Amino acid sequence: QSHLRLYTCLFLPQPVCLQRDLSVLNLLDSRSVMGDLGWVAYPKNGWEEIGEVDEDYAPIHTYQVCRVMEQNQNNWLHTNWILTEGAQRVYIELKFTLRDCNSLPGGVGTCKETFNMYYYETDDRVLKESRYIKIDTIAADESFTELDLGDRVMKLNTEVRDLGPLSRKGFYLAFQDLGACIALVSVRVFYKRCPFLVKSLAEFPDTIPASEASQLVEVVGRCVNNSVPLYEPPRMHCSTEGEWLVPIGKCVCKPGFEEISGSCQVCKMGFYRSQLESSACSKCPPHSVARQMGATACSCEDGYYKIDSDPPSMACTRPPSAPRNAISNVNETSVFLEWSIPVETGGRKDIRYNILCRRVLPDGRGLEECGPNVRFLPRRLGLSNTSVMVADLQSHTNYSFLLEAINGVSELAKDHAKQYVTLNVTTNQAAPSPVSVVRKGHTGKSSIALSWAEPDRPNGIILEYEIKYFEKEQDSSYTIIKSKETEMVVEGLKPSSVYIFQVRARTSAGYGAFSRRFEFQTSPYLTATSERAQASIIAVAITLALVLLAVVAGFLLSGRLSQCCLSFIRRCGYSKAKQDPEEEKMHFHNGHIKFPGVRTYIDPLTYEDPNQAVHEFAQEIDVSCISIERIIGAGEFGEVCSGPLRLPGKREIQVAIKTLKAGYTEQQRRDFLWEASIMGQFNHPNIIRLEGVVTKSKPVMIITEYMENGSLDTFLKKNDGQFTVIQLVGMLRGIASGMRYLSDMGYVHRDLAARNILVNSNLVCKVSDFGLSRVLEDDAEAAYTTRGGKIPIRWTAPEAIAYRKFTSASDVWSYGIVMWEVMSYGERPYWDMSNQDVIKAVEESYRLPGPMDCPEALYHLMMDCWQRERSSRPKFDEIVCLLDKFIRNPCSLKKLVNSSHRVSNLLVEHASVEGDCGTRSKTIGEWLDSIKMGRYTELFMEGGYSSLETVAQMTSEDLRRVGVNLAGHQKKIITSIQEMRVHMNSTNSTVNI
Ligand code: ACK
Repeated sequence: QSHLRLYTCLFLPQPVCLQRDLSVLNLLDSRSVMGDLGWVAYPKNGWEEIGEVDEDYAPIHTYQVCRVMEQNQNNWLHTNWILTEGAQRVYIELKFTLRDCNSLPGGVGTCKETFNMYYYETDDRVLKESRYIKIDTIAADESFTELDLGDRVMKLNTEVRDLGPLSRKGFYLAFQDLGACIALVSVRVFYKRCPFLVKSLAEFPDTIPASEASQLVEVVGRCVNNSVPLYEPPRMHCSTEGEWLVPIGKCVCKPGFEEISGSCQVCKMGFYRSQLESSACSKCPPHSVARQMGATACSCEDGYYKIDSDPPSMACTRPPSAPRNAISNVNETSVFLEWSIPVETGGRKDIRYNILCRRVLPDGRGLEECGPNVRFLPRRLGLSNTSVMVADLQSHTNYSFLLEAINGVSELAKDHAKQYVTLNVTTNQAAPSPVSVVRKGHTGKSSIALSWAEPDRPNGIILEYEIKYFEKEQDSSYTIIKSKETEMVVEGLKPSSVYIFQVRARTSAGYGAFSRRFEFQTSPYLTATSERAQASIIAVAITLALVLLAVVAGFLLSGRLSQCCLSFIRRCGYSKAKQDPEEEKMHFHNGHIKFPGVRTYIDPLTYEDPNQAVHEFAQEIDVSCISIERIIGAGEFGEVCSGPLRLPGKREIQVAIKTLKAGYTEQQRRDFLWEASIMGQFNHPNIIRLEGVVTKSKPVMIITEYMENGSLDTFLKKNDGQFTVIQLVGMLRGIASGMRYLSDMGYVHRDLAARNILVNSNLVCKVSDFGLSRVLEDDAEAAYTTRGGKIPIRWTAPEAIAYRKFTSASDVWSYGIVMWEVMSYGERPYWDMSNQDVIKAVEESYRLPGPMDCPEALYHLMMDCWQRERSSRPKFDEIVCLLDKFIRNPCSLKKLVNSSHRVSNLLVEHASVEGDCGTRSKTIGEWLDSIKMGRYTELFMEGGYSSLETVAQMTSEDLRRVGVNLAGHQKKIITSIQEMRVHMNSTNSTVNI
């Protein structure tokens, strides 16, 4: 409380600094009274007033009595009326000397060494002596003797007594002497109070404390000029000792003012203060001004704006300029539009894009807005990405797209002329849209009559329909029949069986997509129709047998029996009315063609006793070798922990421990250990290594190597932007290498995603998650498909979603998504689009755009992994080879996606060694031959395309000009050109014819 004390200097004979305590207020100080004190002594010969000087030679009043020689003394000294000034407790400080009775000559028997102090409370001056109440008997700590008198050294005693609670206006004090020798040198009566205080811009008045020691008086402070309470009025608590305690709340300067030396000063021009929280006035942010003092906000300069949610410290902003470098890519009746961010973003980050779609009317009749049937993916307005897919346009039609960039202030900037960029495109011929409804007509024991409507957008003349059907749950084999009409009777079905039907239309532009699945059941009764159908089945069977015989004979004659046998073996188990070479593979049964010498993965299902499978592939570990130290996560079956594993004769290693929670069923135990039966078969640096299992004690555990950095998706999100491109490619290379191993083993992962990759402390990525139910229950990303299975839609190839065709090629698709996740540091594929929209968009050729700062070559590789035709996707060994090439030649990664002028600055070194993946053709002729398009070599040369460099620049339009008119061939050549671009980026070499 030192701040409560003032120091004043009194100039007495020598200057002396005295401390003035503001928390103490005197009601009476006998020393400071100059004239008569006015105290009354009774009897008159008792207490006697004697003038003296103090140690500083200042005159003082003293009252003395010393009638120790006489018996029965009762001498009273009354003070005058002392006003309490509202104090409830007062303090009385007495300074006195007292004679030691023993030092009196002759041993006086009546001599006393104490005196009594009394008080009497009254509202007026009327004194009633009989009402005096005793305060205390006062004794001296040190009494003086004859000797002291001789030395003139007075032993001064100080005693303080307190008095309260007082409730009257004033009181009298009285001192009773019963025969002592006393000199009352001074009497001081005072009270304590909490003095006026300014704290945290709040004033607290002088406050008199409560009378009881433990009581605090709460005082609400008043905010000083131009300040206001922050949240609640400020409060302080006054203690009986006159100290301010427990401050609560505070005041702050009003907006437009700032606190300087405990008061609020107005903000100068050009400065503002808005929030109550910031204490000082701030300079107006760019493009804003404060023309008056005391501004609470700055106003924007002309042409600049602010929205309510902009913080006051943010500069005023303006709408962006138009998007740049807009390009379009037409695919049948879809258009992919891409652009770059505007040069002028207006100073804001909330930039969005809107698309206006207009159809050009024939014969120059102007433009009309595209109707609601045209779809925009992910949406038309408020796009945050710089690309959009526009689908369901009309074929062979001109469109004009206006791309507009907007930001948070575009709405406010009404006068600001909108800036657009226009893109004119012409759609191509397109396959028909899917048939939307298939209806069931008459149903027999072995037949079902079907009818359907023409597709909404036939996009040409429909040549025929294809009806695909199979028995429910038996989709590994299906049948396709054709019809020129929009109805037909499907025969040869089993009675009382549920069948799945899908229909698609064909025009000169090719097949449209299949309709959704329709489920119909045959009836259990024998009808005349079905008997007829049976007869026709026999006829069809005989015909087929004959056709087959003829085909085999044909092949035998042409010496291609071995190839034919292979395709025959592949096709076993399904029948098709008409087969194209690509479709052929789609229906290959779930098995694998095994070549001698290649180790293959053994499905634990082939073991009758699942425990046998576990112990065949996993080592049993004694639980005493493991100590669980930490829980690192939650798995499907229980906690995932980590700790050291000490196997006898081996060095200690850190391991991850998956546990099976108590109370499991036998089935859950089997499912849990299933993963170990699979993992135990693998041995590769990019596959998570199984150390063993604990099955002989509880809890049952699976022990794997420990991966310090956990799962890849979380790891990337945590380290956004922290790695060089080469480090990222290194991670991708590891994953691809692990996947190559798995596909060589004949194992299809089905749930390849960054969340299922683990990363160790050296950034080595390893494929994990081989659980039985991993694509069914375990993965939160998995969603139910129309067929009932659960599939992680965003990572899964279309054929696997549509008819559960999971192959290494569908794993390659997922790998492309993992590449995208890695290059975008863990971004969610397709962002907030719904699963249904993702399925639709992918079906319509929409693909994820290149992640920010992604090298073009890597994006090309991703796009290749997302080829609709799964046979066109690269194999994992090709991916590994290509990534190796990128790593050896980082220059090939310099060019970034979507931008010709931006260059990757993330590369650490420039290596010159170049590998050869052996996939590049040397000449135009060789290249075309290699893709079975050799027939066009002449046309290419005539068209002036003599080097692969010039070919690499070709578009579909160029191909048409050269004379490649068939859509299928165009597609094949364009795909190969895209591959070639990736290779060229990675090798930078030129090869001529
Ligand atoms: O992302 P995380 O840290 O990595 O959280 C999950 C959690 O356990 C549940 O699966 C972590 N995890 C699983 N296996 C391993 C392992 N072998 N090494 C380190 N962490 C692991 C995973």
